[in-house]
Amino acid sequence: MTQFEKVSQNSALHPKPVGLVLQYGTAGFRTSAEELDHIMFRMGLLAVLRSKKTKATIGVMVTASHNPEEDNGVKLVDPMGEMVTPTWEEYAMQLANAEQDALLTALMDIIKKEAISMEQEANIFIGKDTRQSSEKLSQAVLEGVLSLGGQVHDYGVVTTPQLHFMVRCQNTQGCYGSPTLEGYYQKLSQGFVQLAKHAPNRTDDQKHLTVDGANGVGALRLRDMERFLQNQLQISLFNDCSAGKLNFQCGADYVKVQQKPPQGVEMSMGERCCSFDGDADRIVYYYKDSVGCFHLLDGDKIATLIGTFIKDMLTQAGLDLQIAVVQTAYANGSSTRYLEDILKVTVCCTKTGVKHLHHAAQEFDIGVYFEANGHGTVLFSNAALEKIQQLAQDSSIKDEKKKTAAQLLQSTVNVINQAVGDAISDMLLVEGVLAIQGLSVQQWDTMYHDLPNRQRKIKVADRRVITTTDAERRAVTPPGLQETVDKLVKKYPQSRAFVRPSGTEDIIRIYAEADTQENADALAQEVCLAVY
Ligand code: 16G
Ligand code: ZN
Repeated sequence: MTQFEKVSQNSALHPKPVGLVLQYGTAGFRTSAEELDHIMFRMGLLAVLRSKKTKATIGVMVTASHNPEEDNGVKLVDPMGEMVTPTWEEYAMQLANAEQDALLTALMDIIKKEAISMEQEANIFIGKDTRQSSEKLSQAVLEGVLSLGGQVHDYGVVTTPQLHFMVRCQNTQGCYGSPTLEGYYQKLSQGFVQLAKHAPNRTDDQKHLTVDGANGVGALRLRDMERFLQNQLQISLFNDCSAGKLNFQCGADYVKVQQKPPQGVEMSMGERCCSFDGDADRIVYYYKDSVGCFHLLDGDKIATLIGTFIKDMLTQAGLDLQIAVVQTAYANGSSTRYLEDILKVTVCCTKTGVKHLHHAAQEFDIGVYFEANGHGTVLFSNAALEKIQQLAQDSSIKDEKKKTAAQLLQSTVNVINQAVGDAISDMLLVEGVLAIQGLSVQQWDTMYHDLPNRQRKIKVADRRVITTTDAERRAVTPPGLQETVDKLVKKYPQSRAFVRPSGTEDIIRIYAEADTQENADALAQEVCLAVY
C-alpha cells in the first residue's frame, strides 16, 4: 500500500461530518470536543508536512485552554516553539475543511505548493491537557502522524508551554535545555533558586503562595516541580484536579473577567494568590485587603513589575539594551501611562493573540509582552543574551552591584520560557522579583491604579460584520459604529472603549474603561446597545 493509500484508508476512520467548516482561530481550532476527531487526524498529517518542510520537530498540542471542559482544540507549534506561521494556518483550514473525498487532493496541493520532499523524515511532539476528550483526540493526532510516516514522541499530559519548551529544546540541540519534563523543571527552578538567593532572609509568610490550578494540567505539573524549588517557595495548591471541574468558577480567565476570587480557594487577608488557566499558559495574581476587598494584579501589572525589574538591572549592570513592553487594546490605560511616562520604556500595541505580541516583541533587544488576561513572557535577542552572559561570567568585574545585576539578569533569562507565555515560569519570575525587591503584593499593586473597566460580549449572527484597525482599537465597519463609540466615550472622564470580533468564539467583545466603575459599566452598556 502506498503512503497516500494508507492516509486515505485511515482517514476514513476519522470521517469529517459533511458540510462542517471550522476556522483556525487565534489559538488554533477550538470547538465542542465532539466535532474535532477528523481535525485531529488531519492536524497530525499537517504536522508531518510542516516537519518535512522545516526539517525540524513540530509540536501538536491538544487543549482548549480556559474554555469549558466539554470543548477541546488543537494547535501546531513551530520549530522555535512559536505559533505556526500564518500561511500554514491557511493550509490547516484547507485540510480540515476538505470533504472526505477531497482530502488527498488538499494534501497533495500543500505538498506541491511548498515543494515538500516526502523523502525527508518527520518528527512530531504531542501533548494534551487533562480534558476527558483529550486522550482520544490526541490518539487521533498520533494516527494522522503515523499514517504519513512521521515519528512521534507523545509527552502525554503536559502544560501548553511545556510542549512549546520541548520543541524549542529539541530544535536547538540542547542549547535551550533538555527536551524532557525533568529538563524543564531543572532549568526554570535553577533560575528561580538563583534569584531567591539574593533575598536571603525571607520569612515563611513571604515565601508562601496560594495557587489556584483551575483543576487543570498546571496543578499536576506544579506538584511535580515543587521538589525542585528547594523550599524557596511554599505553595498551597487549590483546585488541584482532585475533585473539581476544569475551569469551572476558577482559573485565570474566570478571575480576570469576573474580577472576583475563584471558588475552592482559601484566601486569608493580604495573602498573595495566583490563578493559572486550564493549560497553564496564563496567570493572574490577586489578594484581599484588610477590609476584605478583592484586588486583581493582571497581565499588565505583571508586565510592569517585570519591565521595571529588568530595566533596573540593565541600568545597574551598565548594559545598553533597548527594552520594550508590548500590549494589546485590553491593556489598562493606567498601565500604558505608567510604562510610558514613569518607566520611560517603548510601548507597542498589537492585535489580540499571542502570535501578534510575540512577533512585535522580537523587534527589540528585550521585549516584554503580556496580554491583560495574563498571557505573556519576555524575549531576549541573541545579541542581548550574549551580552548578559558575557557580563555575568566576567570575573574581572570588581563593582559588586554591577556583578550582581548581571547575574540576576542571567538567572532571569533562565527562569523565563521564551517560547511562549507560561504560568509556571511567570509565577517563578514574579516570586523572584518580589523577593529580591522586598515587595509585598500590596506594594506591587500600588505601582499604579487600574482604571475601572468592564468587558461584555454579545452574540451576533455574523461577527465578521465588524472589522477593525489600529490594533483593534477602532472599528472600520459597519459604517457609523466608530463615530457612535467616539461620541459615547466623550461623555465619561478618562474613558476609552472598543469593539472587536472575537477570534475564538462567534461573538463580539466590548471593552470600556472610565474614571469610576459605574461609568465604565454605563459606557460598556451604551456601546453594547450601539452594536445591536
Ligand atoms: C486566545 C489567545 C489569547 C487571546 C484570546 C482572545 C493564544 C495562544 N491565545 O486564547 O492570546 O487573548 O484568544 O480571544 O493566542 P478572543 O479573540 O475570543 O477575545
Ligand atoms: Zn491557556
